[in-house]
This record gives sequence, structure tokens and C-alpha cells, in this order.
Amino acid sequence: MRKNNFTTTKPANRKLTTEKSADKAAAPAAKAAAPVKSAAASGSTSSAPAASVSSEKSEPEKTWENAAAYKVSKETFRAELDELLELGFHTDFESAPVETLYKAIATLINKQLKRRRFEFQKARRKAGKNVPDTKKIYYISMEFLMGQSLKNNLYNLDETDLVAEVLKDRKLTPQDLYDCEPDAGLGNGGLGRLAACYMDALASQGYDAVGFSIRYEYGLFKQKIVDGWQAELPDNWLPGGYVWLNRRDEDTFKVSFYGDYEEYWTDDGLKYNLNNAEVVDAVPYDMLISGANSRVVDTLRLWKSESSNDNDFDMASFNNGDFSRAAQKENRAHLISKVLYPADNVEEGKELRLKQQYFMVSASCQNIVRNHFRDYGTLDNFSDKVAIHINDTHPALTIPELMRIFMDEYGYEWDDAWEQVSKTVSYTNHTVLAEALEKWNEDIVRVMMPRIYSILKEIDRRFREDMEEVFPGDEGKIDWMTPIAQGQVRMANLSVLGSQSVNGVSALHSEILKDDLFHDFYLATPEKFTNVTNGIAYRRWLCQSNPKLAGLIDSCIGPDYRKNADLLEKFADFADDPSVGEQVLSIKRENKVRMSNLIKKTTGIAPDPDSIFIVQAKRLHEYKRQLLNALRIISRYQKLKENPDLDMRPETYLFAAKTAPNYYLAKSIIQLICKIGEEIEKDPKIRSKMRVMFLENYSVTMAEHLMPAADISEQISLAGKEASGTGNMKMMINGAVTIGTMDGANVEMHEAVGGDNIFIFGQNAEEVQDNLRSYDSRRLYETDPVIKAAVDALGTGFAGTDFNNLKQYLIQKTYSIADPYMCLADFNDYCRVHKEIQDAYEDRKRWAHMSIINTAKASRFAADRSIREYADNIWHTKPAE
Ligand code: 26Q
Repeated sequence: MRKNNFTTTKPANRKLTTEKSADKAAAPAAKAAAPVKSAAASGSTSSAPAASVSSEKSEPEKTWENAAAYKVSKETFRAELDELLELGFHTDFESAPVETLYKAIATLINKQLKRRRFEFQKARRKAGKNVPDTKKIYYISMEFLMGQSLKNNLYNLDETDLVAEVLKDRKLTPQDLYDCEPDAGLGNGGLGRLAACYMDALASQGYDAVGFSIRYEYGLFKQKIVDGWQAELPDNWLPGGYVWLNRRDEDTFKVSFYGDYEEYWTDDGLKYNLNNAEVVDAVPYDMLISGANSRVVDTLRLWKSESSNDNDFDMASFNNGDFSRAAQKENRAHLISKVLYPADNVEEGKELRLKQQYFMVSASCQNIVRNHFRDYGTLDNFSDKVAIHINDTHPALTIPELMRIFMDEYGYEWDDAWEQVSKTVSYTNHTVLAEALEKWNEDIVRVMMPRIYSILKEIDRRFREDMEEVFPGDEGKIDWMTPIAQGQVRMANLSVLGSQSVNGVSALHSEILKDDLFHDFYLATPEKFTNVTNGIAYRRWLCQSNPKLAGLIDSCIGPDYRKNADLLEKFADFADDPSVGEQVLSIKRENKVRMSNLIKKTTGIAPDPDSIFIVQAKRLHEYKRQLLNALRIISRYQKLKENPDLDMRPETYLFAAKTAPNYYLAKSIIQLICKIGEEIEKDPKIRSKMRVMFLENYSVTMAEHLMPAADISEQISLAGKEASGTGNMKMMINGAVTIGTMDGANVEMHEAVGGDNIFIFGQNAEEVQDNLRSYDSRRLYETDPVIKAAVDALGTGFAGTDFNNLKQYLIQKTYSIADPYMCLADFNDYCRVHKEIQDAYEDRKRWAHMSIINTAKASRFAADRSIREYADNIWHTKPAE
């Protein structure tokens, strides 16, 4: 049995530890660098055998200083492609199936990224410690919802035209290749997509950043709708996704779970033994992140769990012929990175989820500290040179894990370690929903990671001492703030107390954090709290997914807005230019035709592109109130049935949403939407005026088609509940007009475009607070005939399915509280603004004006701006470029 002995108070040999170990740590990198370096020096790219061709001597050297050298001629690219197709795929250009062409071309682009990444790192090393004010940024997140990569990389490397040229010889287009790529669906929704948008902004602006997450074998489930009900199928994305993943065995780290743990005191301080731990290998797969107009290539490092061959127990079983036991261990290890948890904005206290979190955190922290020590030979300047950001509380174990590494592996004492750690970590909160706040059973934590638990207890003890000074005698308050209480580890409290900065994701949300959720922490340490309003990768969401609109903007204000989002605002000068207005409207129509054709492919039904496209696309959750949207649609449908000749512009209601597999109520709401659509579809007269469609299997790629086709964007959450929203920004930048509540980033959108260019309704967050207690949905139901008719229709049902459960939910107190998200309270005002917006739509000049203003003023919701704010105000670092 192996035995680990550690001490928390080893004398401070930390200044440099030994020369020897510093050298040892530095060695692998130097070794790895050597062969590639010599290949570059000789002007040949033959270091990557599978995808190379010897280039002519005359080609300029591909170095950091010489970015232009990466551009190759069509002939050179074609020659590289031919060789790769032959040697790597045993086929040739003429006969390769399109899927093979996708893989081969993606491989070549990936190779170009590797070259650029290598040159960037070389330049970084050369500049070394002389670059002041730059830190390494590490963004740790359980989710990175990357979507597809090829289109984005071609755009960023400015190689789309080259690939289009090459493909012409096969009568194919880049789009044919894009259609072969599976989405990397390594996230649930907003939080995961935000992380992906931020990686893009980091690379585009030249920050030296690494994202850390898990290489889930299965991403977010594929959604199938069966008789209106969501079913989940596994998302086996890797076969097609591998081309972007670069396995780096040499950076494997070991993560320990469980084991027999005991602490004892010696003259040297507290020591412990850990025996029989379950050791798992974390093997990195690097996805390279290109930036636009940037020579920097960053990395997204995804950890895969494998059984460690250090696990002598495995071998013993194997040798004893107990193969199934040996295999069990292997399976247990592989299980950790098997599948993404499909829950969103809800806490799921599953043990495997906690294991995933610690697995990701431990590997990432070991990697971070090892890198730093390799570069500097000390950890004393750690917080000066490193910023670690945790995306919500899911990676909160970063705090105790860094403490463990500093103390147990580098001999730091508690206070010195805490000084470094708490100055390095920063935390973003993404939700105020009580049910989404992570809490873990204390016993599970203690058994699964005994050493971490012991550190957490000490953090808890010291924090209580500190707070006793801030709030003397106020035990209630202190108990509320501590990381451990009532048998639970509370990740939000841990994150706040262990971070140097805490931010919300919109102005309103950040205020709610200070006033409400973290009020006591705010009183104790007000300087920690700040806001960074979310932003989107606008080149992806505008320039790439809506090239026609981007082209029109180029022709109006020039293309520089593609580098500097602030310039997009100048497009507002064209809001009343009749020719630009007309073009905006006709581009929108083209996008709707394109979307309509896509919908037809999967449903057989093509919605009318001359109808208004009213879109609500987001996770399905009670607080987002898809049910409110559905109720209004029901009401409208009832009116139309009464008067089928109603003179109205046809309306197409498009919904897209996934929900957690065990969220029954949300699944009912999906079914309601589907069944309303089904019933309407049976009536030719009605369906010529209104259609309701639920688009199956919402994904990043679907969003890229859907956002440019939206006329109206539905952002109707109960005020105070949606932390920010980012789909709202994506539709806005594509010229959709928003119907929304004063919630999340809608508040700032309203401020940006002014009251004339957005349709706001319902209670604001303060009113919600004031009204919640006295809210009586049943009274509204009983006194308002329109509401009553719509709610009663739920009981009668649609297309043969009744929705009594939803009716009860809205008005019956047998639910812990009827209609907790107050749909009925905002119903009438919602109907009012819908009426207004539909009138506005008929005034085509006015509509074009609104559309242009929305696109232009979306400039402030660029992820580039968010990342600059994080860098300037939270991480305190500058671009490395
Ligand atoms: C936690 C514990 C166990 C299992 C799952 C989870 C979990 C997973 C995902 C909890 C929450 C999430 C995702 C939250 C999320 O996407 N929040 C959204 O973040 C966006 C980006 O900031 C905001 O725009 C949205 O308002 C917010 O809802």
C-alpha cells in the first residue's frame, strides 16, 4: 500500500524549493519545444507528418512577427490537402466523401492553429518576465458550449475564400463542410455559451488565456419530441469533433478521491496520512481558440478521466485473473468525464457531479501551479501573475484545492497560502434562484475528498473568527454566511469569501446580489462586489451568421466595426435612410426564407416568410415564462376562432427549448406548445393567420440560423429572475425588436435603444417583491374573462391532450404557491404591448428604423467589451499581444 505523508506547516522552503525540482519541472516543455523549433528554423513544416507537404523554399517563415506568412496559395493548400487525403484518409480529392473533406480541411486548419499557438508561446517565453502587467488568465467552467468551429476558424484566419475556391473543383461550398460538423454541445445554455463567447473575445483581443473544462464524451442530450413530449437521446459528438482536439499526454495529472484519512499532530505541526485513495488520470485534450484580427491563439483544455496505471490495485486484480474487477475500476474512472449533467438553473446534488467538479478543479489547479512554478521558480508572486476565474460556483473547490497544493506540495503555511489564493480567484454569479444555489452534503464531501474537507473546515473556522469581529455576537448572520452549516457545504458562500472579486452579469442582477443574496457579505466587504454585463461574440452572431446584414453595415460605415464593436453604433446614423431601411427589411426576409426552408426540412411545414416571426428560444424554465407566451397565444387563437376573418398580419410563433430530463412541469409546457401548434395546423383558415411551431433539438447551430430570422424577440421572464440573458442580445444585434420585462440585461437594452425601440411590459423587480405576498392568481382568473377563457382552455386541452396540471399550477394553491412566477399578473400588459408592436410592424419605415437602432446599439453587448472590463477591473491584466 502506498502511503502519503504530508504536513501543513512544513518550514518555508518555498522561496525556490530546490534548483533541481525547478529544473525538473521545466524540462518537459523544453524537450517538447526542441524538434518543432528546429523544423521552423529550417523553413520546413514537416514536423507534423500526417498533414504536411514540403513547401517551396521561397515561402516566408511562419513566425510570430510574420503573420502574413500563414497565408498560402490555393495550389499549396490543395497540395497539402491531397497529401493528407491520401496518407491520412486513403482517398483522394475527387472521390472523397464530403465528410472526409470536412475532416481533412479541418485538420489542416487545426494544424495552422497549432503553428500559430506555438509561435505565440515562443514569443511569450522570449518576452518572458519583462512584460509588466500581464497575467495568465485561467477561466474554469463546467460548461463551454462551443458549437461548431470550422466556420469560425476560417473567418478568423481569413481563409473562407481560399477554402471556397478549393471546393469549387468539387462543386461544393464551405456550407457543405459546415453541415458535416457536429456541435460541441458541452453546455446547457446561457452560462456555457457565455464561456465560449468569452474565449473568442480573449483570443481576439490578445489576452493570454486558458479555459478549463471536461471533455465530456456525451454533450447535452439530443432532443426528440414524441407526441409533444421531450425525449432525450445521447449526443455522441466525438467522432466528428475529434479533429479539433489535441491530446497532450505529457500534461496528464493525477486526481485522488476517497481513501483512509487521518490527521495527527507532530512537533512540525499537523500532518496527515491518506491511504487507499482512488487515483484517476486527468488527460488533457486541447482545443485551439483562434481570435479575429489577432495573432494570439488561446487554448481550451478539456480533461478526460482515465484509470491511472499508478493504481496498483487494478493491476493486482488483473494479475489475479479478476478481470471484471479490474475493468470495473477502469469504468469507474471513465465515468467521471462521460456525460454533461443536463440540469440548468437547478441544483442537482448528485455525487458524480461533485466528482466531476473536483476532477476538473484539481487537474486545472495542479496544471496552473505547475506552470507558474516552472516559469518563475516560486509561488510568492502567484497572485501578481495569475488570474483564476470561476464560472459560477461549480468550480468553487478551486479555493481549497489551491490551498492544498500550496501547503502540501509547496510547503506554504496557511496564512501565506491564503494570501495568494484569495487574491487570485474571482467569481461570477449567474443566478439568484434559491433552488439553483449549490449545496453539498457534508458527509459526501468528507468521504470523497477528505483532505479538501479538512481544509474547508479550517476555512470555515477562520471565517467565523473573522466575522465575529465584523458582526460581533450576531450568530444568526454569521451562520448564514459560513461555507459549512447544517450538514452542508455551501458553494456560493465559499466562492464569495475565497474570491477577491464577485460580480453579477447585468446591472440589475449585480444590484440584487448586493441588496439581497449576498447582502451580509456586501456589508462586510463592499469593495469585492462589481458588475460586468454579459456580452456575445458578435462576429459569430452577426458577421458570420448574418453575412448579408454585416455586408450592408460594411457598406454604410466601413468594416472596422468588425474589429472594434464600438464603431457599430455609427450604423444608427442610417436609421432613417430609406434605401438602407429597405435593404434591412429585405435581408430580414431572406433570412426568414432560409429559416423557413430549414424548418420545412425537419417538419415538412414551411412557415410563411411574410408572417411575423416571433421567437422565444432559450432553456425551458418556469421563471422564463414560456407559459405566459403560450397563454397569450391561446387567447389569440380563441379570438381568431370567434372571428376567422379577422384582418391581421399572419404570425409565426417559433419556440425552441430543451429542459432537464426530470423537470416534468417544463416538459408539460413543451407539450402544450406542441399541441397548440398541432391543433392549429388542422385548421387551414386559422393556420394561414397564425402558426405555432416548436423546433426540435435547439442548439448553437440552430440559433445561428434562427437569430437572424427573428422579427420579434420574446424576453419575458419574471423581473428579478433572469440574471442577464444573452439570447436577447443575439436577436437584438440581428435587428429583432424585443418584447421584454425589466429584467436582466433587458434593462440595459432599454437604456441603449430608448423607450421607442423596445416594448417593455409588466412589473419591475421592485414591484414583484412588493406584490408577491399579496398575489392572488385565482382572483385574477375569476375576475378577468379573457384570462379565465385562456386558463380554462388548458383544462379542455388541445389536439386531444388536456393540460389540467398547468391549469392547476396557475390557479390552485395546492401547489406550494399558485403561479410562483406570476404569469397572470403580467398577462394583460403583455397583450397590450403585443398589440402595439404589431401595429409598429405594419409601419415599415418605423420598423426599419427600430431594427437598425437595435443592431447599432447592440454594440455595447459585445463580449469584447465584457472581457475588457474583466481584464481591467477584475483580473488587472493587459493583452499579451
Ligand atoms: C448546478 C449543480 C448541479 C448540476 C447543475 C448545475 C447547474 C448547471 C448549469 C446550474 C446552473 C447552470 C446554468 C446556469 C445558467 O445558464 N445561467 C444563465 O447564465 C447566463 C450567462 O450569464 C445568463 O445570461 C442567464 O440569465 C442565466 O440564467
